[in-house]
Amino acid sequence: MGQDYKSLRDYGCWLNYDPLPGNKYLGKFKTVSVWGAGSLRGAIVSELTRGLQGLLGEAPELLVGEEASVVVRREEQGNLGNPEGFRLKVREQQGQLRAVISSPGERGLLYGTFAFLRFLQLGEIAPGLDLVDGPRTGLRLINHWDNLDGSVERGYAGRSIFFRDNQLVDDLERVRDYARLLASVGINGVAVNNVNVHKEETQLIAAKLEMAKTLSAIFREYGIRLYLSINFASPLEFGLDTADPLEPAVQEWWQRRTAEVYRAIPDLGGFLVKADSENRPGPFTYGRSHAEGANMLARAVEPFGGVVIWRCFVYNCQQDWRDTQTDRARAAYDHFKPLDGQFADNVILQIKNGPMDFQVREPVSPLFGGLERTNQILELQITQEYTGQQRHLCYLVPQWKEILDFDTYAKGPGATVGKIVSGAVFPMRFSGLAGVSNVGSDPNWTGHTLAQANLYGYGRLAWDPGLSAQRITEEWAVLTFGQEPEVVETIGELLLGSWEIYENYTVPLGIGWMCNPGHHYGPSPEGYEFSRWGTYHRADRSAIGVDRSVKSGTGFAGQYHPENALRYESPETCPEELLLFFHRIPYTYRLKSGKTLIQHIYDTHFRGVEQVEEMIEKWKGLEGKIDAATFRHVLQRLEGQLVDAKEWRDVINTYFYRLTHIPDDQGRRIYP
Ligand code: GCW
Repeated sequence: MGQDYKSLRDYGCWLNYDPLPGNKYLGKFKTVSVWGAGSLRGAIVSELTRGLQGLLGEAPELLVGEEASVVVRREEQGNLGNPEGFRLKVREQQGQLRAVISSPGERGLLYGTFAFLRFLQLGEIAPGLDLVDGPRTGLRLINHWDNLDGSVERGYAGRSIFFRDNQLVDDLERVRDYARLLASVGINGVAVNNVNVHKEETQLIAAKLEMAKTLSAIFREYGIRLYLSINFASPLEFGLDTADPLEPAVQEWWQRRTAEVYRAIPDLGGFLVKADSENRPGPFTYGRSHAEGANMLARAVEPFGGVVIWRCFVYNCQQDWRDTQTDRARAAYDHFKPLDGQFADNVILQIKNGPMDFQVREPVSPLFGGLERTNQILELQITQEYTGQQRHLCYLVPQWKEILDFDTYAKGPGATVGKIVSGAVFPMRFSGLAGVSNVGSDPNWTGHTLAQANLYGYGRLAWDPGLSAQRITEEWAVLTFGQEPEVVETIGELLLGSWEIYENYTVPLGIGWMCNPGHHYGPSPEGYEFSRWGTYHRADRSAIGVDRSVKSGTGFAGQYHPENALRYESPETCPEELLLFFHRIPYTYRLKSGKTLIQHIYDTHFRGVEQVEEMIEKWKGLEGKIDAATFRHVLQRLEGQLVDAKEWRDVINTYFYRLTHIPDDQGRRIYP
């Protein structure tokens, strides 16, 4: 593919900087000066130049003095302790607007610069503005599941933007464009290779270290640190006969290797590890605990200021479906809660939002609120593995908001997940979020152009989990499509409704997993019913769901603090959207709406498809009001979504009708 696609609008994402219409800022901000930005100076100057040129039609002049109309400067004092935070002050002076962006740190200056350009587009730059903002979280990470051959595990937007045929791609300029996109929303770390680390990828810390070094240098220009996923059993690939973390030869091996890596990349963030998870090796092989495994690596990176990010996605993936005692939902908590307090202070546990695996709806992992003495970050999946694979519109910010706003009651009311991962509930050296990337080599980065909003929204929430979904959505729509109120409103409605719509026509009430095994696209109600993955709904002709209560079920509900445990314990108090996650319920059970469970399933599935039809109508209303190529592309995706939504509706409804023989009370078409 040539590089012409770079001139496509969708390639620019939310950083297109289109001319501002009827512009109140016209003739303003014609000069800039940048002080003390160190290694980020290049990025800041080029962003201001691009941004102001695009928005106001004139490239600003770069001054050396303090007289400029946009001043970016390092400033130690003030109430800003955070070197990633910034202050943005706007004054009017002799009819001229003057903006000062200050921060005690270089990154803060870069983030302040992006914020200034964002506020210009939102029309919020005005005399008297005096804003102090900073990230609530320390680690704002993106995880790539990219393999060195260029494939992307669970990637729905083309190939890797980093790797091809076990080498780096030719077009490293694109990596720079990517770093810029990420920095614009405050991302400060990227793990570039898949957590499933195979033989070839292991070379990133050895023979192919140079590749990692090259990538790190590009990300560094935008204040982003590189992280590498490693294989816990790497020593075996380099001639040792064990990877036992307590074996001195293994410890020495890691120390030497790590020192080599840090010699090449002195500011490497650290290692990301998937151990004893889905057939990946780990400390269990040697009868060691995860604390012993993680701490061994932590000692190796410690002298260099690095961290070990250790994933909690540990469960038995060889379960027998006949075994009703084992409950996958319990696994992460059962494994890690007993280790709370045993991890080194540069180990960070990375916890998926739910106890299963990124389903359209799950309760929050009880490890949040459960772990009190361990660094922890929340793992979200930006890539839409179970949520339509970027062929369906499914905007995940509302889901993430629910997760972040979930009250764990870990210290009485108010201990939300958002506060925990901001380090505001338990004292932690490291906290934050990690999001699994939805980006690939497609010209628009994310396959579905509207899926760019998920990347944007993830970054914004990682910066401040308290931001509202409404605000984030509006920002993204304005930055991407301009200020036209009708456009912004329509796109906002489409995005904000889409998760619930997707849920309506797919899997009801927290049941999860009714998708095709392997690739996870499209309906297959029993696709995961008799497999080894611990993913059962156990539907029969009279009831469906897994009893996870303490009283009569697997006891999973008891992993929460009492306020939540009690709520989940009984069907009457369990939030209905999670009813089938926690309980086994007869189809004739009456929901709060007065409908039976089976009628609810039929209704939501018919409704979901209608809602997709409504989305298409709404989208059609934007014709002529947005870029024509974008319009057509999204329309095509929505039309494909409609076809697939009907498939979901009919398969799911038919499945339940055949089991229950209970007809739809509206007499709509269900296939017998
Ligand atoms: O959701 C599952 C995916 C796997 C993935 C795994 C994980 C990287 O289906 O593809 O592997 O989770 O998170 O480790």
